[in-house]
Amino acid sequence: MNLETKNNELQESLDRFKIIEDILASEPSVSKAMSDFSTIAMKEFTDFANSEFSVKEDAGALLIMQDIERKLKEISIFKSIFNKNIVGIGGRFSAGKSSFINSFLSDKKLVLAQGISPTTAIPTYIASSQKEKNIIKLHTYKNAKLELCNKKFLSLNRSFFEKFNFNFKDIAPYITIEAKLDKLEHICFIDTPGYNNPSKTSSLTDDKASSKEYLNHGDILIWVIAIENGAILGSDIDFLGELNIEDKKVFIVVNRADSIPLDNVKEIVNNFVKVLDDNFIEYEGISAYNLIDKEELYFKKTSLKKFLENIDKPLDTKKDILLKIDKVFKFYDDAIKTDIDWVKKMIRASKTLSLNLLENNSKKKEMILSEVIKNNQSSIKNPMILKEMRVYLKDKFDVEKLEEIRKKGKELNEKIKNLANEVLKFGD
Ligand SMILES: Nc1nc2c(ncn2[C@@H]2O[C@H](COP(=O)(O)OP(=O)(O)OP(=O)(O)O)[C@@H](O)[C@H]2O)c(=O)[nH]1
Ligand SMILES: [Mg+2]
Repeated sequence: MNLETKNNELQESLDRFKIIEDILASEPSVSKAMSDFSTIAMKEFTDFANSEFSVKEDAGALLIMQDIERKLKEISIFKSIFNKNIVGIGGRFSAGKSSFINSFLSDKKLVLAQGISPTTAIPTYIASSQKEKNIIKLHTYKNAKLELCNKKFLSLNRSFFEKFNFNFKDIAPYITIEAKLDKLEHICFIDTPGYNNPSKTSSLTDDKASSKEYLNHGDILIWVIAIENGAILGSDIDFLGELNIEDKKVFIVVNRADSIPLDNVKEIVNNFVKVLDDNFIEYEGISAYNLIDKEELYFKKTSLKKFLENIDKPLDTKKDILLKIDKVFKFYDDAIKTDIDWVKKMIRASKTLSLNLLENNSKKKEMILSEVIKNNQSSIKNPMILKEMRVYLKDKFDVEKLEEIRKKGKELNEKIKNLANEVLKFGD
């Protein structure tokens, strides 16, 4: 080994040491408003959701609330995504995801690493910005940020990370970039590692999980497939099934369309359409794209150009978040209201019955009643059961208490919206 190679190796080791040192020394940058949201709002919300009323399926509401918290944190740390449409770019390794994003970067000195072997290591947000200077930051596990110059950013390639013998993403989960994007103003792309990267070392083993996590952060999904594959592979369909694409706009980019004759391109795209339809995957459009010449060779439904034009509109992120909070609370409010109405109805119905049935209040009867209540509240016609239910209801449900929980829910709804407003104050 010559001296120059030895020197380079030594320099790389020093760089690796330095980045760990910088990450450990970094100072968290989460605002007070955000930490208040995470502690006060989330704690009081969990307490409220655990109050006694008969919500059958509250896991969904809890997940929405956790997603609201995640989104607020994301915005408070990376303000450039405020009012932007987040577009996750997904696909197999070497499909051309990073190259696709590069084709929109105005500053040709800034490029995301691209290559034929698995290349992208860390999910990277690329938000459109009007600033003259590109701003690149590595985000650490402490919610701190390290600013990187272009050169440093490029040196953080896959082989750099693979030499660590731990998962680097545990201490630096993602990178953010603010840069000018050609003709796009209200978009933030997320470049993700290929979901099928064969894991070689322990340093980046969770590519699939991190690809999934960050693609789910997007409101829109662009799925990139290399045309040479000739077919949409089953694993692509399986992975798409694992993502929450039901409430997302999905667009399919068939990449490297320059590498084969046009007739074949058309045939392949039409085959893709069939597979997508057979698997009930809803998509806005599919386009065979040559990103070297930025040329669309063939598309179905909507062209990529039109699709991007359609989504490149400013969002009202604050309004969306506040509406989501209202929606979560409406879910609980409706549930409590249903409980109250039902208890009142049952009490009213049972009032007309004679009182002598009240005595025999055995354990078994209670079990039967609770079954009846659980299964079909409205179909109870038997007057004896209704009567006994009155007793049961009196013991089990307290309308006043339910009304109180309902009132508390309304107050907490407003409080949580105010806390969210505080987090998003910078956007006014
Ligand atoms: N001819 C041609 N080559 C392309 C095109 N797009 C990407 N490539 C090449 O395909 C290879 C893979 O591209 P990447 O952008 O690194 O793919 P990726 O999906 O980001 O891959 P990972 O980061 O490993 O998941 C690179 O060598 C690119 O130069 C294209 O439209 N035409
Ligand atoms: Mg890549």
